[in-house]
Amino acid sequence: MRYISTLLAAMAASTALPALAQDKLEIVGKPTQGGMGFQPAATELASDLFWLDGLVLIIISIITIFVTALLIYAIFRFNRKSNPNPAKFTHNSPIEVAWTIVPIVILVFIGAYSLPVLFKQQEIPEGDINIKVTGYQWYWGYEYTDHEFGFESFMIGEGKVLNDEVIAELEEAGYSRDEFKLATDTAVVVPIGKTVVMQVTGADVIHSWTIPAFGVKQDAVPGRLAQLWFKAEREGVYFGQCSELCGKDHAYMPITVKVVSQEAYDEWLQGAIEEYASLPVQDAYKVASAQ
Ligand SMILES: [Cu+2]
Repeated sequence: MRYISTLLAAMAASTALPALAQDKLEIVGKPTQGGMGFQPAATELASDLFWLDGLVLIIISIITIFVTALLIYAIFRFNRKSNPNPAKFTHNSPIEVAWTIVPIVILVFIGAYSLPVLFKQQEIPEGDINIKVTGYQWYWGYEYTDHEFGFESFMIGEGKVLNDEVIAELEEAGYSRDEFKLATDTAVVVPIGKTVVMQVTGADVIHSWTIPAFGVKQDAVPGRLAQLWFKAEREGVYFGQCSELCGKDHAYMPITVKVVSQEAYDEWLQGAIEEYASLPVQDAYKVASAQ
């Protein structure tokens, strides 16, 4: 049995996964040098979140301008020179009622818009595709639980230095040197327009799985199984990075998700099942990481 699994592993290692699903995909979800805004929203969740961020930004800007203006007015109008005889009263009920009620109204208003977004994120729908993701020091492991196969995902460029060898590896995988520290050897592949539910956990310490363009982020806590979901609306390559400080190589465990057409996904899935499903999960992991 051991011989067979070794043989299978060797066979699987000798043939790369079909690259078809991954070719010619536009890189969409990626940080930009000097960028100030969000990455383009690729899910409804992300659009909602970015819209909410805009709304709250307007509200806090108005409040900040109002408070600053009030402060400046008070400094000039009520300093000792302009107002030598200050008023002696200590209470003003109408003003006290106003500064209690107005913040409540503002908070209720923000809550009315933010809670539905929060609920939408946290109410996990039935998934068309279920993937379990496990954070390790310092890489990610993925299991497609509907099809019982799994693989690991490592950053391209183990030595963490961008040299010619790493550039060649990146190019071979369809990336450029700009994607160094973002691109991984294997990627999560999902079809466009399908609900993907991810179970998130950690194997050693707390990690955090995120794809900013999807508007999802979930801590991967050892011993707990948390969930997140997304439905990607645009084909492309999306990057994320571990978002919970998890040790010395925390900065070197990026996340790559490829959103592809249903046909490309089916083709990839078929290849992945052939490559990985016949192997015990641990062997499958080794094969995936050896690519
Ligand atoms: Cu980390």
